[in-house]
Amino acid sequence: MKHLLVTGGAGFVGSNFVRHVLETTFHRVTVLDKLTYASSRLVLSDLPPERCRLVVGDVTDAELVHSLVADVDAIVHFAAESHNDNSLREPGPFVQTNILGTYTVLEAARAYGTRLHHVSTDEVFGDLPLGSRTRFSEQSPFNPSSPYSGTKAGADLLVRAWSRSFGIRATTSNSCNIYGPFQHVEKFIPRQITNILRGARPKIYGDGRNVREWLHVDDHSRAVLTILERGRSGETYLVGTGNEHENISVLRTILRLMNRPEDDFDRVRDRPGHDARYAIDASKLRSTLQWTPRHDDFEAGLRSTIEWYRRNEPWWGPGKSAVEAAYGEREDAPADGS
Ligand code: NAD
Ligand code: TDX
Repeated sequence: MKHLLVTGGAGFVGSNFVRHVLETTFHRVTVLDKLTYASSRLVLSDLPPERCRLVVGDVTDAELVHSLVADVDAIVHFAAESHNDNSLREPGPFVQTNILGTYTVLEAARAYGTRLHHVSTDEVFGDLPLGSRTRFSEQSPFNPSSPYSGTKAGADLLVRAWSRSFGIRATTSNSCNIYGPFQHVEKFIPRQITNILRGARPKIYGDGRNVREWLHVDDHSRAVLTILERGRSGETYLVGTGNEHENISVLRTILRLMNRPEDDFDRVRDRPGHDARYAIDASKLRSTLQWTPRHDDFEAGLRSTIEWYRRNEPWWGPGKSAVEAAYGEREDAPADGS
């Protein structure tokens, strides 16, 4: 039985990982989370207190992080500011949490010789041309576009440097877009589902031709635990499914599954610097650690996610209006080219 420190464990991806660890191992978990707007205590409230403890605090607080790391066998680092649109409005918190937070975690891992897994994104590699068949691999150069992806790339480089120069036992995963229950309503899929549930029209940026690769959050948690248990120190693993779709096609599927006409949406102003396409070559993770996604039917995953948002309005409802008000300020201008 091990004791894990999970930073950002009250957010979308981190809380799913905590749940997965409690369901599939005998480990104990301490969650360190600042409980920003993107998180909620509710996501952890039904977990057994003797196996899951929440410490409310900031990952940049070195004294706190050191005191927690002193007591654990491994750290899994999810804590981040995670939304591209917010990073374009106000980059400061992204630099603070994503770069200084990762530095703080690395220094604690170095001080105590603690195993670390760092959770990152495919966005560090920039984007790929639309219509190309190329994919990101572990060797792809970093070429981030937004303050969010720039700070995640900075964090990944710190992990590589601490690994090589100080010999800390660290792995990194870079995942494609993740979806599923408990995702904040600011993100693409939950925003569109909850707009429809509220009787509002979904909003697509620009022409909707941008391509994302989609992974169910349960499969991401299985990948992270696999890498934590069997990954090689110093290595990076890309996590993906091959499930690539244009945004407009994802939106039309959601509209169809929710019994709405497939053209019942608004085109709004495009995101500045909007990445065209992400695509992952996950063959290293598949062949060396035998990970495979179980939710490979994307439409079935969307259907169950829609059902989850339909049943859990008390979870997402209170924050929805503020998110839409903030989007409204940007989107009131007409879509580019219209
Ligand atoms: P999220 O915004 O839902 O959750 C982030 C969590 O971190 C929240 O609980 C928040 O309170 C916490 N946090 C933020 N700042 C903190 C601070 N200073 N100190 C302590 N806690 C803090 O984000 P998410 O989608 O769950 O993403 C989690 C991780 O996964 C991030 O590192 C992100 O880069 C990575 N990732 C996400 C996706 C995706 O599609 N969602 C894809 C690839 C990688
Ligand atoms: O209302 C919208 N309309 C729209 O067309 C929103 C919110 C988004 N979009 C587009 C922008 C993107 O092309 O949908 C796509 C997905 O947008 P997001 O959900 O904001 O995700 P993305 O920018 O691709 O980044 C996500 O995947 C990588 C996560 O938010 C990151 O945390 C992760 O690292």
